Amino acid sequence: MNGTELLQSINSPQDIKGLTLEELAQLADALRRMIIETVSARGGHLASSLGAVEIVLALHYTFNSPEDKIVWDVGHQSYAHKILTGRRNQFADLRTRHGISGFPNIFESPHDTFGVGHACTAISAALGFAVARDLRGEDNFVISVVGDGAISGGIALEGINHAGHLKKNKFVIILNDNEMSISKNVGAISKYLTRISTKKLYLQLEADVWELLGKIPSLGGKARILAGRIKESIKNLVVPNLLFEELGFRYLGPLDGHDLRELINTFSHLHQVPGPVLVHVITKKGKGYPFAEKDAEKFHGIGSFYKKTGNSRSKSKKEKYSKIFGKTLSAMARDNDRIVAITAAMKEGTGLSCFAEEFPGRFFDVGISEQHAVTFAAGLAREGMIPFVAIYSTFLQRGFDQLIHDVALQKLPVRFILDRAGIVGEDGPTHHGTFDLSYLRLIPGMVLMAPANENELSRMLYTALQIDDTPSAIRFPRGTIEGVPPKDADVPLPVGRGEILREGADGVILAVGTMVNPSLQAAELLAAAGLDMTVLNARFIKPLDEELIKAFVRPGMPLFTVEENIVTGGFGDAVGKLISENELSNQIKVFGIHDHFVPHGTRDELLREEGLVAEEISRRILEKTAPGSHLDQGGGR
Ligand SMILES: Cc1ncc(C[n+]2csc(CCOP(=O)(O)OP(=O)(O)O)c2C)c(N)n1
Repeated sequence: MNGTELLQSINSPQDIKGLTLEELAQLADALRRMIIETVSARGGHLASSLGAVEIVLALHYTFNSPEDKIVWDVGHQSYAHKILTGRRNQFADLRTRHGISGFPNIFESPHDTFGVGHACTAISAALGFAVARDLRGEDNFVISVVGDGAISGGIALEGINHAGHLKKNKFVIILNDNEMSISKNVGAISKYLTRISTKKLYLQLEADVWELLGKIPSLGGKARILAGRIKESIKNLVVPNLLFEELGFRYLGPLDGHDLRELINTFSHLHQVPGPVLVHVITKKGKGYPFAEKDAEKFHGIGSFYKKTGNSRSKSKKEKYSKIFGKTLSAMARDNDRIVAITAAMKEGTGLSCFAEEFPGRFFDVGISEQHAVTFAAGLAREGMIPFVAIYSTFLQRGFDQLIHDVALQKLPVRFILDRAGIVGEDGPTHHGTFDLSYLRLIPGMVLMAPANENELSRMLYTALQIDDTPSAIRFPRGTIEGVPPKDADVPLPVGRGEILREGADGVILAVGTMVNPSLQAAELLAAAGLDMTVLNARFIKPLDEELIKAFVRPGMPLFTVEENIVTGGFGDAVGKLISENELSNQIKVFGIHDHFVPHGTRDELLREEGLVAEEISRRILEKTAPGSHLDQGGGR
């Protein structure tokens, strides 16, 4: 059987148990081919998944999933795990609407032990599993697989701290170290890991100790004590400070993460090691696909591409919003040396690469540490610097207390730049930025803006620069710009003022951010159907343009608010409050994402499902304003 045929015969992890090392290696090749095939067609997280293939095989070969719990951190490296755990035939539909998710999902398979998409959660969840196991008197292994990027995040370190204290048996962390986060990994822990990975002598001696243990099992405890002493002295000689050992873990490694024999050998001895264990495994991100090995950052998360050349299939030449942000901030920073930029491991994604290059001394990649990023910025602002903190909408959820306690309570003028706000598409519910209008709006003093196009984004950045007595935030979507000509791009907008885009006598559409253009298009469709609508671009969610709203909304005038955010606590809620407090109208309808988690799929299909495209907006408005309808009767929200 060749590797591909072998893979066709694997329907569950049980099916790989009897394979030889040679067959496992063939399987690794076939898994890589399947992953490359699918991701080149569907897009996805290629480089991390390719790098983890042997780890996946060795884990499923050695342990018994789902009784033994394998907990993935971030989950973007788990494609081979998905294929081996009964989802081979669905894999071609990865990340498509109704296809399987790009991340572990407990509703998809019993082998996906914990849902994930955000980084640094695996150790804490795994520790919960281990404690529950012990309380129930069970005996299974709990193994978390964590990258070197994720292990330096706050929750991961909190988990290690707790695990080192609880000292649970059969609690294993596989540290998958490829020296990369999305970009090159940063930070003191990363440097430390590199230092210990290069201690080849130590590796050799450590292996000898384990061999000694394996060779003379009858000596049991004594051999272990002897080995322990040898190890201790070697450790002190060669690696002066073994961080993980000091924190209560047995440290094993570093191992070659692509050597199946070494991995399986080590994993199968883990039951002999008491207490929590950290196995340090060195892998190559992108392994097996030369383009991804060469440029792991590009192939970390990628849209569809041509397998032969590695080039993107996307023909769009339009710039991305993040690029506009990066370029504008760089231009602003040329005139103002107090401007600093902060990212939490997303230099490229947030568009800050150009800033980092031009102002290396004023650029800070803090690693996957969103909470720290926010409070670090607060400290900078307190000392008179002008920090712009660029964090994807979904990841800033991590920094909620810091936003309130460290920034807003002290009225510190930190500027938050929320990329990927709204529906992001194929990454799905872990990654949609559908909550930020709600979680930012409720913070006292926060100025909250959403541009309808790139020109407004630029103007809002200049506006944020001027707001120096309170925090501010700008949220904008994933993807490409509208393509409007620049006009007054460096002129700040009046804070809390919206704009009139169209005037009509039959009703008002008050839209914000990405929903402004579809609302305008909806108004055109409605005009053709005989309904003449006013369209207002709110620009500011907080403070709201009360004057503008009061000028257009009166009893009997139907009002529709449109936002790409969960309706609970969002823009429409704010408008509704204004309307009811001032008794302006009892005819308001809020369009947005209703109270649920949006699934994965393309951004376009999901927006359509949520009713947030022009045709749906106009259809719903027609429905609501039809004679005898709810709003026609003066109905409320
Ligand atoms: C809280 C959070 N911040 C940022 C991200 C975006 N992100 C996804 S993977 C990744 C890098 C992870 O690096 P590492 O843990 O070393 O895994 P690797 O991809 O190198 O295997 C980042 C920053 C995220 N998923 N979650």
